[in-house]
Amino acid sequence: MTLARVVYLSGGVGGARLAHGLSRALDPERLTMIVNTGDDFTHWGLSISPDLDTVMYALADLGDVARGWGLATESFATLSMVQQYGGETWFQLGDRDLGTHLMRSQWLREGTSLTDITSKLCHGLGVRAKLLPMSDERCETMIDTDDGTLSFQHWLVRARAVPDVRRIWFRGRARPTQAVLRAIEAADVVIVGPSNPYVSIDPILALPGVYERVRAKPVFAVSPIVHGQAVKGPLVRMLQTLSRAEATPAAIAAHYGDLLHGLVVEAGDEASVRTLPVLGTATVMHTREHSLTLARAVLELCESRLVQP
Ligand code: FO1
Repeated sequence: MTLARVVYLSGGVGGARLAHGLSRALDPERLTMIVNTGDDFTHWGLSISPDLDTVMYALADLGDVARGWGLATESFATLSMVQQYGGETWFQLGDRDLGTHLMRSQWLREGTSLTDITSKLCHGLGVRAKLLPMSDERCETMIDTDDGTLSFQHWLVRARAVPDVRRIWFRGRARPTQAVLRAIEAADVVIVGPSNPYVSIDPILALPGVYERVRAKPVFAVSPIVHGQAVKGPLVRMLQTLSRAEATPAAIAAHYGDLLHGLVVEAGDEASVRTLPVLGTATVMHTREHSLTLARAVLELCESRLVQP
């Protein structure tokens, strides 16, 4: 059996790397990527969608692979000018990246939906894969810490993720788009990227109607925890403080609970997961070839489990 329609749920950095592999392994019409927008915020008066841009730049082969965000070929002359004026420089917007934010902000002001804007931006960069924001409405991921409540970028970047996280919640009453709901309903399988479950995937699943629709499908995830470490970001501490769990793929499996039909983990990490089918393979993606190899392995797992559940 071949998978006719695949839905991929993604956050930024790790999710974007697998997105690149999936986009090479599958024809564009078979793949829909639904991306977290809980990280979105307004900065310098511009509408920034970090995860959408990270995935889009990765698919366009323009992303900075080592840093994980922004463009590979970039300069920061605008940032230094802002610094001279005493403006905010904690969030590093590059000169070329700014072009994306300027166009998105203008089109949003003109009334175009984030879904249509994303499609226009992708078209401009020659990205053929279908990339959908989880919602056209603002939904902000909020972080309760001992130092008060911070929006996601203020906690992660401005406060350097130093304050311990007590609770995560999603501000606003955002609804998923019809395109998101239809894509999930039509999917043969849902793949959850190696993204942070709390702040990248949960915001998508928390939108009204999404969790139920995803749950009705075979769902396979890639663990963002490799040999006790997160590939990037503050996931290890979140697992410890929010779930009182050690950083293992088992904790990822426990977080998603009975949503998952299978989990892909780093080779050597298989033993920690006893509750569902596990595939151990190379999950750390340093190159585009690693991303493609992992994408093919994930798809093979999905196909094998669908044939023989
Ligand atoms: N992350 C940082 O840690 N520091 C930055 O200055 C920064 C700038 C930035 C600019 C554009 C963009 O699309 C992403 C950017 N990121 C930056 C990454 C981003 O804030 C987070 O990694 C994601 O939101 C987490 O998924």
